[in-house]
Amino acid sequence: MSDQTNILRLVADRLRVARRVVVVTGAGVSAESGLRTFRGATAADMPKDMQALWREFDPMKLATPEAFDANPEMVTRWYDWRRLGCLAAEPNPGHTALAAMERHIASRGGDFALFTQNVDRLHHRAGSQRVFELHGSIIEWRCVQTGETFEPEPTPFERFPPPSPFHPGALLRPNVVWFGEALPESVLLAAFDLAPKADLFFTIGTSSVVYPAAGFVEMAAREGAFTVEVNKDDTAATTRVDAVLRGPSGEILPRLIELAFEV
Ligand code: BJW
Repeated sequence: MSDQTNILRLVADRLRVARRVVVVTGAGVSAESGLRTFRGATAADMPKDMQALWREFDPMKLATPEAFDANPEMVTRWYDWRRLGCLAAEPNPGHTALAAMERHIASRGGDFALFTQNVDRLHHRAGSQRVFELHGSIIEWRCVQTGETFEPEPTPFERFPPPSPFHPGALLRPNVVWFGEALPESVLLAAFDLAPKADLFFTIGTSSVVYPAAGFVEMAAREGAFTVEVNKDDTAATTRVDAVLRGPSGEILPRLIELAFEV
């Protein structure tokens, strides 16, 4: 039996008896749905439109409040392009396996929470119930004046920057969290509450470089959780976890569910 199979069995054994499971996901979980990650190893010969986003685009010119203030038209065009890509994508077997994990844990009275850095809503669409969106949602847009949010039609905006329907003359922005902005308080409080209580903690498809999300694994480990990374490559968390499952989450997670719950 390979080392990886042994580790998978060990993690499955932990999952079978876990009482409190906390999961943090990142862009890698949606990669097999065709959505581009932000960072990470990318083959040099890969077409530009499949490479990690921050290899083609400058995050400081797109994913900061200053960038929006300086050029709202460019920023909203870019986010509208990505919004339509997320709406066109479908959940993959990794998303579905996490929804199944929640159902199994909940059915025996355990506690499950999924914290995602993803803005694509694919966990919800796969059937996950207790999802906390750390970095907001690209599917929702917000009036910069009143703070009201709504889900625009699944078609491109007609004007850029798009005008707010809530306040004359105000603009809309995606309801995501940019660099330098605070995460939603209720979501952050839930993470600070639940991560230290976990007995099993997963970090999945994230490079673990963006804080505060990257710090949750240590909060859990400090209080005694068994920590597991699922990722295609090494990350900033790899040396800090108890077990590493190396490979695509869309393949590893369904196998884990099958082993743990014999489905
Ligand atoms: C696969 C796979 C497959 C591929 N299967 N795996 C402490 C220390 C240092 C810095 C800071 C700190 N605290 C705060 C900061 C500053 C900053 C930060 O962390 N900077 C670092 C980059 C250094 N953090 C912030 O600014 C945060 N705000 C904050 O802390 O506010 C404080 C505050 C308080 C009060 C008032 C005001 C402020 C906000 C961070 C917001 C991040 N926003 C973005 C954009 C969201 C909108 C959008 O979508 O455009 O969020 S940036 C981007 O990175 C996005 C992601 O959610 C986030 C994380 O990326 P993720 O998900 O990890 O993706 P990748 O691409 O990095 O990794 C993909 C992984 O998948 C790779 O490992 C692959 O190998 C793997 N993979 N295919 C499994 N099939």
